[in-house]
Amino acid sequence: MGEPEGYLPFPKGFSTSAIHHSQEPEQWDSWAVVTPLVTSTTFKQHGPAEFKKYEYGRSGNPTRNVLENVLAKLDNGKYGLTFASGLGATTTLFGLLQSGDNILVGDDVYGGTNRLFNKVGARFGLEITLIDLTDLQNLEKSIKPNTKVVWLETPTNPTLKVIDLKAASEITKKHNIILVVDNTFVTPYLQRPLDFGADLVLYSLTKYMNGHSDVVMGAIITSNKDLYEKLKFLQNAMGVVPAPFDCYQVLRSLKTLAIRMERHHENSLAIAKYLEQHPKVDKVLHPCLPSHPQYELTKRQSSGHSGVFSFYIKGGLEQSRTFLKALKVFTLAESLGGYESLIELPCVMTHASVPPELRDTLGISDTLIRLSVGIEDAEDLIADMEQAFSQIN
Ligand code: P1T
Repeated sequence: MGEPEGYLPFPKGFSTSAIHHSQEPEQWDSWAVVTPLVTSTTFKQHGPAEFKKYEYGRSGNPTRNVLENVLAKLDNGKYGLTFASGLGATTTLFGLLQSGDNILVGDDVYGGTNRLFNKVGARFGLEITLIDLTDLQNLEKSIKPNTKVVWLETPTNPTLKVIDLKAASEITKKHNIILVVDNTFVTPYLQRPLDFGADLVLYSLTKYMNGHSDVVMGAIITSNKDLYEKLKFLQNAMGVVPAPFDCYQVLRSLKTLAIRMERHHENSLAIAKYLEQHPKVDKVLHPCLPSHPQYELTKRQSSGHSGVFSFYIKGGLEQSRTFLKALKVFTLAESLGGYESLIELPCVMTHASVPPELRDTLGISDTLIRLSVGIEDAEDLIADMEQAFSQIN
């Protein structure tokens, strides 16, 4: 394993921070080396409304607090907040806005995020506009006096479009708009949006950050004190907090994030290259392939890519189904970012809730297959694909 050439270097001290930051044993009476899992929902007060640090489990918890500090540090941010899920983090952002406010959202986002904006946010009077942000003239043109937030994923789910973070943040700053970047696909090990001027970085921790497919959780990181205080208030007021045990699990997982991401990068690139030359494949969408339209941009703003990418299989729905059902090492399932390889058909699975016309525009067709390449041995994954391709006529 090594640093991919031509990309941003891996962040210095990342694993040391993941393992030690905010985790000094001396802070606990027991001098425990591993951050204790505190499950108590309430904390003793020495006088009415007089307490040491914690009061009630929704407003604060020691295990969660350590995790939030580590998350902030890993993203070069000052403040971290965790939520019951990735979508819970975005839902909390609604609390920053008022009915009639406009949010510009990247057109290619996780299907559940699209549904949240259009079926829930819109019902609360938020005006949602979806735009293709690969051309930032679209952003300039779409900004209106009531635009308060730009919300984007990069790379996007599931077509892996890459958005220029520095250029986007220059525009949002000029117009005093909050820029939110969902960094779920790559994690702070490979991309740090705050460094490019984003105001809030958002995660589904359910994916790579936890990495073991056994926790659902979300996070927001920022260096903006005002936004942090508002979101901290909303985290408690809206009640969208994670369980202490889940915080304990994510804290544990972060310790191996760097080595996992290096392996995800290597494995996914090996498989992308294999697929790109395969006669039964039409096209591969992977940001680290020179054929990707934003390959140069990817190298400028990231240190590589994770295990998630997509490709178009030749044929139609029948070929997609045959291929997906024939795989034995890849598991047919939604989600991504775990140590195990997953594969899925976005048009009927993760992006089924995206309106059909938008799916057509974005290219989320019957033949678009999304993979989450795990950290198994690449040759076994390739052999699995080869036998599955051989089942297609
Ligand atoms: O599932 P949850 O923790 O609520 O996170 C939602 C979410 C947010 N952002 C991105 C980029 C995501 O991919 C997701 C969830 N995505 C899947 C479940 C999926 O299979 O794409």
